[in-house]
Amino acid sequence: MENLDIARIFDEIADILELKNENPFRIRSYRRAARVIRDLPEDVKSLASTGELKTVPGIGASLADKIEEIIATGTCQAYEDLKKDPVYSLTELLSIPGVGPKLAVRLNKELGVKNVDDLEKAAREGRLHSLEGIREKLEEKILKGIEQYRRHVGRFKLADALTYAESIVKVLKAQKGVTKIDIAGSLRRMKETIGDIDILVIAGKAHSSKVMDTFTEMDIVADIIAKGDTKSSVLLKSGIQVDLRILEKQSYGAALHYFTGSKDHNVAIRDRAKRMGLKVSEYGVFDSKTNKLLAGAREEDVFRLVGLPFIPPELRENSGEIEAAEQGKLPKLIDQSDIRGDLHMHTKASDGANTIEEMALFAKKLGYEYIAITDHSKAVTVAGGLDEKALEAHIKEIEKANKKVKGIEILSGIEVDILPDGSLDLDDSVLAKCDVVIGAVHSRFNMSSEEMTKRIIKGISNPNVNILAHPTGRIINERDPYQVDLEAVIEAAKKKRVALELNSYPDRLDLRDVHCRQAKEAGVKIAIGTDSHAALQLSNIRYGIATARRGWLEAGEVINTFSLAKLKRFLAKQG
Ligand code: DGT
Ligand code: CA
Ligand code: CA
Repeated sequence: MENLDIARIFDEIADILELKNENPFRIRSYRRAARVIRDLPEDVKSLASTGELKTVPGIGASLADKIEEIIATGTCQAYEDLKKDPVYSLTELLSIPGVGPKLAVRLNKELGVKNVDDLEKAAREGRLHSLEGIREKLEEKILKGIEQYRRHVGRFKLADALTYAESIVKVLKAQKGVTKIDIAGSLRRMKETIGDIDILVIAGKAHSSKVMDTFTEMDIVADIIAKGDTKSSVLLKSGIQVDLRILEKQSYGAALHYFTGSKDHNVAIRDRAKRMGLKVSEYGVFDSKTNKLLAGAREEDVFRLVGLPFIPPELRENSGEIEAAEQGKLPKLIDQSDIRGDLHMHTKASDGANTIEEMALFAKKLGYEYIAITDHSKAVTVAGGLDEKALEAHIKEIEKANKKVKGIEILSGIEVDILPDGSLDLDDSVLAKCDVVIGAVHSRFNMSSEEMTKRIIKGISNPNVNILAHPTGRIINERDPYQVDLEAVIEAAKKKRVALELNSYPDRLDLRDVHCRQAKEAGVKIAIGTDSHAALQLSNIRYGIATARRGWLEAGEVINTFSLAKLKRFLAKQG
């Protein structure tokens, strides 16, 4: 069982309890536990085995027992009992924005709506707003929500897919006969969402059937879709499909290239090969005339034979990477070792789970030279945002912690709201005392593009602002970006010496890859921040780095690769 499987069960329990209109306190505790577990970079299984489960904030004794039951049996009795309740079938409806548990139950009672299809039909026929208290506007919102839901269904977030893939790789790697294993497909390219997971292995003939058995018998598997000697597919309990291919050593590199994709990149490489008198397939590179196999064991060989240097998987989208490779102009992509600090994180002062010191100590473990503490400002009341007075006190606390914790610089900062009129939520005199000011939009997402663009540009034009947080506001698979003229924002950021954030929170990845590249081309700097709300989440930086690589970014274009001195110059708008 993976953390995500346990989190999903708790979320479903909360959904059913909500539909049953049960005690809100109980519902919240399941929700909270689900979120905590989902965000935990550590394996819940190992925490359970050392008895540490109960020490995780948000997990009490009773939930810890349930987690242990799920680890042991794959489910828990409480969940199985709840699933028998007739409202269980309505949980799908809760995925539609605008449909809460009360409405779902009403729609079911009064209109006989049982699933998303029924809901769509009822909304299209205008039957929803015939109900008392339901306006036409909500009906429209629900229809839009259904469209969004259909678009996302079947695609999984990068972080979730990667978690499963890495744990499968670990299992298979330990199998006898497995000498090589790689993740391929969109996951190797680190796309923000993943359709299915592709894994390739070399395993001696004598071992292949045992490897397939192990793969199909993993406890995270719900269904076996296909099982053969060289290819098997399974459906995980979480709904993700995984394809496993066993390959021969002599064609492994060609297959790795083929199954990494993207399809468009492959087509372009194949066309190029054709022009050179070659044939590229998943089995190798061949001479088109003689059909002689020229190479196939290593992926590098495929590129070499078509006259190109190795192209990193994240660039393989046929969006100029082949031309750049040909001209020796591939970017030297940023990687983890370039990162010197993290400039976006929350503490107990607002809605974070850890103290300033705890954040700093974890960052030190990651090898960072500096961090910035950036709690919310007062407009975000649900997060306990700070007002001027509280921020002044917080800055003092940060300075104290900075003296106490050696070996890392703790910069003082704030994630200040850009209010609907474009003014900032806190007084300039206090903002001026912060080392790092992040401007952010957290309200009124539904403005027109014109209004939103004006709002953001006014916000980042305040000379105290250094970084624009999650510039488009999208939540992957949940909330579309708000309407904004990003090009105009990029231009303003350039003029005002403001960096755009690449928020690494797995649900955000905002700026997304193509927008990072757009910013890069305009000469605007990027800040890769984790927006951590707990120390362990600082590790989420990997998703930001992956997205940055997809956006062609080099270390020099990302401000948190700078030395502290250079960063300070940038923050002072001298860099
Ligand atoms: P996904 O799973 O939808 O997130 O995207 P991918 O890229 O992982 O696609 P998938 O799993 O269907 O196939 C894996 C790779 O196999 C894909 O990136 C390229 C290669 N591939 C699959 N089908 C074709 C095809 O019809 N033509 C070519 N040239 N390559 C293909
Ligand atoms: Ca795939
Ligand atoms: Ca696939």
